[in-house]
Amino acid sequence: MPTIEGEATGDRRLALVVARFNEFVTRKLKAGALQALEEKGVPASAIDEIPVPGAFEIPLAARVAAESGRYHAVICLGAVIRGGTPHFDYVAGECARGVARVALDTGVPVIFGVLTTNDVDQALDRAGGAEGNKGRDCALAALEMASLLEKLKEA
Ligand code: INI
Repeated sequence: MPTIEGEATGDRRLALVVARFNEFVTRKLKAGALQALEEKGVPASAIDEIPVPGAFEIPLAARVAAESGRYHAVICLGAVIRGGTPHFDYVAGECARGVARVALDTGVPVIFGVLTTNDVDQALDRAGGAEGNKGRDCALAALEMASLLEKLKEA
């Protein structure tokens, strides 16, 4: 049975949409993503950073980036940390739904690197702590998906 599988190779142009809200977490996600991309040979000149105020704003910026045709993939990084209000559910839910929709509507891989956690410790654990770095995972996912889509279109 033929297998069509993407490879995380470095010859790509990428957009990195990064929320400023909870910047003490998102800066670590960004560092993890950039380190993984450097390891895979993506030059810094091939990465555009696109800061946005918060996770709620990520889908719109990701859509415009994806529609520009300039990027093989868009990586979305944010941190939504549960507080005492229902705001968490609105922000996290709309962000996740929006990111998924942008990917499906545009056909460009849009990678969901938005932590949704109950507290700050859980977020830090996933931003370079005990549970790894979600930014790194997302950078590798972006490269793999860019390659996979290329192969699927060629096949
Ligand atoms: N934005 C986040 O990225 N993370 C959060 O935890 C968060 N909380 O908890 O409120 C958050 N809110 C801001 C939101 O993303 C928008 O920037 C704001 O509502 C303006 O549209």
